[in-house]
Amino acid sequence: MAAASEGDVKLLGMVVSPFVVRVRMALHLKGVSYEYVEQDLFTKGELLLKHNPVHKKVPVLLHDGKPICESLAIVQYVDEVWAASGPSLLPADPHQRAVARFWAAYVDDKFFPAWISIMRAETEEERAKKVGEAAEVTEQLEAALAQCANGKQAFFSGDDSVGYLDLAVGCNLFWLDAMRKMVGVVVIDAARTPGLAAWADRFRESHVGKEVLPDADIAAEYAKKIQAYRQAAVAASM
Ligand SMILES: N[C@@H](CCC(=O)N[C@@H](CS)C(=O)NCC(=O)O)C(=O)O
Repeated sequence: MAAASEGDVKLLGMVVSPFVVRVRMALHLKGVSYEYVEQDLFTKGELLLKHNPVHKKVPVLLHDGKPICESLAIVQYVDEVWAASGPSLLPADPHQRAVARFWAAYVDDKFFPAWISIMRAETEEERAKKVGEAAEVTEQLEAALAQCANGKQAFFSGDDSVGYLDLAVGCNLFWLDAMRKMVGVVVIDAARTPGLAAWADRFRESHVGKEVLPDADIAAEYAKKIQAYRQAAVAASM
């Protein structure tokens, strides 16, 4: 794909942030080349604090020096600014677009916290409870897929190309794979949510799935680093 005419594009990110991965996938799909600037979230730098003073989080997209924060807003911005390059990410139909935004918000408000709380569980009992809660949240996503894909073996976009909601859900997959390896929990279970499990396989095999989704081992390494950091903080406070 020819590179889109992009101006100066920088992305402040962190390699295992699903929110950053979502934006990287959008830029990749649109063929936008950009400078990636990794941020240390343990010691936040001037650039991040200056450009996202409200939340102090990644991702931040800098387009000709102008910051755009919040991953879903960034994906939408990328879709609009580079409308002529690559596939459209949001549906053209206003109702379908609203539905995609509704479910993307659900992913961030319910699905992301559900799987992260499994990772953070401190006892087996707590973990089992969180797995049960995550299963209910995931079943809703199975229903969302059926609604968006209209019963077809398709992506959330409704056809055979990855769109906005696919990126919103799909950026979490490498962490789910890491979690399966680390604690043996399967969040998208083929027996319970067969449509979503088949979608996840399709997403991993898609162009962005292969080219942009990080390896699960990188997430697992990062999870160990976080755990060590937390333990050191607890030890220091005693
Ligand atoms: N709602 C935000 C979430 C971004 C987010 O939580 N980023 C994390 C990395 S995964 C972060 O920067 N955390 C730093 C912190 O919480 O201080 C988005 O969609 O961009």
